[in-house]
This record gives sequence, structure tokens and C-alpha cells, in this order.
Amino acid sequence: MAFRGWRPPPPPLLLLLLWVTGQAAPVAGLGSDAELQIERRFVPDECPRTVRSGDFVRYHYVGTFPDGQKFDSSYSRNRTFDTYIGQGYVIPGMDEGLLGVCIGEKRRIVVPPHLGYGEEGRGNIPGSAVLVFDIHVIDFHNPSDSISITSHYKPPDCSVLSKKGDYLKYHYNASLLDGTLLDSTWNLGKTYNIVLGSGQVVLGMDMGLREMCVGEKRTVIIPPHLGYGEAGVDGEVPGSAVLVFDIELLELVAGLPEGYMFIWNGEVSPNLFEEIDKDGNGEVLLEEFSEYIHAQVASGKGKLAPGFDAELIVKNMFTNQDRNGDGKVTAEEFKLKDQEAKHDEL
Ligand SMILES: [Ca+2]
Ligand SMILES: [Ca+2]
Repeated sequence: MAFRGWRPPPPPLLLLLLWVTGQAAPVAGLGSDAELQIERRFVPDECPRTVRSGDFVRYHYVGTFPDGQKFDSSYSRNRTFDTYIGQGYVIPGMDEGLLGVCIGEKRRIVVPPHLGYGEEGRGNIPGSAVLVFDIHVIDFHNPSDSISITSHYKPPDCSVLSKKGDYLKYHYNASLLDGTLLDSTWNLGKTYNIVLGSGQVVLGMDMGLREMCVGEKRTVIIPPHLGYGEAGVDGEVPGSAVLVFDIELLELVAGLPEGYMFIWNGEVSPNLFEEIDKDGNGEVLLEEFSEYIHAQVASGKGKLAPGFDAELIVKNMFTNQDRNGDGKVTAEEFKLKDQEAKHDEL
């Protein structure tokens, strides 16, 4: 795990004890006996959850001295400061000052020296400095979070639910928790199409699309460990970002049982090989094979796994039957395969 935060040196024992007892630390200098000051400058109307120790927070900040002189800013680096809270990765004043914030909240946190950089200072922070941080929380999550699903609309008949292997066509808006839009299929004017459970989307999205019926609309919130992780997507998704997907499922084509790429809907013909070998020369070529499979699918007797390249499936099936790889399937090869376990085969 790479953190850009700063881990402070362990405080002297006396100081630590004084923190615990809540007494002002006996550090000399301006404001050294002051307590942490928190001013909540903007609190969103909706705040379903607040930051607790152990949460991972992404926030912007401007750091100034009490005279207004700026010493640091995440905005100037054009990316949020990301850190775990309550774990000692940031100065104690920030560890404490960020507890209880809402997503989207803006706070002013005034940090006395003993909860900041102490008597000694650090870098461009002089000793015994009081620090003023104006922070804006972009998002936070906990590493133990799963996804969260909120369904906004279900059609009257919502009995056929999506499952692994189904082919789905859906629209989505992807945004950050602060409302920044990242991507939208509605804007592109075409649906996103995937086979559920096949690894075509991030895990959180795959989870968020399960047990959904056609016409349903839901919002899925995905923490980064089930999304794009610490790295994000260059130029598109910030690292460690929590993502919000507004989804509408438009179409669902039921998949085949797990592991199958082709199944028969009814009884299999006892003279299968003879039927496939249309010209009756005792050998089945790929063309004969492909033509036969497609005819079965067209007539509803057979079914190919939806969402995949049908020609590729047929070719794989053929290659599987062609034991010696000479491009022809003989009755003997066909019989041998027939006696084995059935997966992706006739
Ligand atoms: Ca033939
Ligand atoms: Ca062969």
C-alpha cells in the first residue's frame, strides 16, 4: 500500500499521556495550549454516514497560517489527499479533525502545534506553528465495505432476474460521490453490453447487476477495492475513488448453464453424425458443422451462449471434436467425444 500521507514520529510518552487525559500539552510557544478547533462550514443535507477511525478519506485542503499565508494546498497538486483516518498517517490534529465528516462537507480545522508539527516544525512549517486547514471531503469508504444497491424503480413484473451467464444490455451514468460525471452511455447513445459473471466489468459492477429485472433502475455505489482500486484509470477515474453507477437494465438474454456454450433444447437426434455430414462422405468439415449448428439455433432446437462470438464458439466446438486436428471430424472421433463428459460439446 502506498500512502502519500505522513506518519508522525511517536510522541514523547508524557505528551501522549497528556493527550489521553485531555490536558493541554505543555509545549512552549504561541497557541501551544489551544485545543483543536473545528468549524463545520458546509454540511450536506443528506449525510447517511460519517467518517470513523479506519476509514479511507479523499479530500482537498488548503493549509494556511493564522495570518492567512498559505503553506500547502492539494488543489495546487490537482489531486486529492488520500489517507486512512485515525491510524497516525497524518498529524494528530487532522486524524481527529476529520472524524465525523460527511461526504461533501467543508470544514475549517485549526490545529495547535502539539497536534501538528510541534515545537520543531517540519519543512516550511516553523516550530510551534498553528495550522489552519480548510478541507473539502470528496469521498470516503472503509476497506470492509461491500457495494450498496438502491433500487429506484421496478416494473410490475420483475420476476425474471439477472444471473451469471446472462447477456445484459444496460445504460449507465458513472460519477463520483461529489456528483462529477465520469461517463455515460446515455450520452453515447448506445447501451453497454456484457455477459454477467464473465469478468467484463469490475467486480463491484458485476455484483451490482445481479438479480435485476429488465426495466429496473438502481444506483450502485462501488468502493475502490471492488472498482478500479488505488490506481484508478488514468485520466478517467481517480485512484481510490468511490464510484456511483446509475443503471437501467434494458435487455436480458438468459445464459446457458455454467460451463456450456451450446445446449440442445430438446432430445438429440440419434443419427446426429449422419445429419451433420450432409454430403455423406463420412467426414464432417467445419463448414458442414457450422451450417448444422446454426440451423439448429435458427429452428430453436439448440442454443448458443448469448453475448459471445457465435462463429468462435462453433469453431471451438469443432476443434474439440477434431481429435487429431486434421480439420475433419470422423464418425469415430465423434463417438469418442460423445462418451466423455459434456461441456461445450454436442
Ligand atoms: Ca462431409
Ligand atoms: Ca479429425
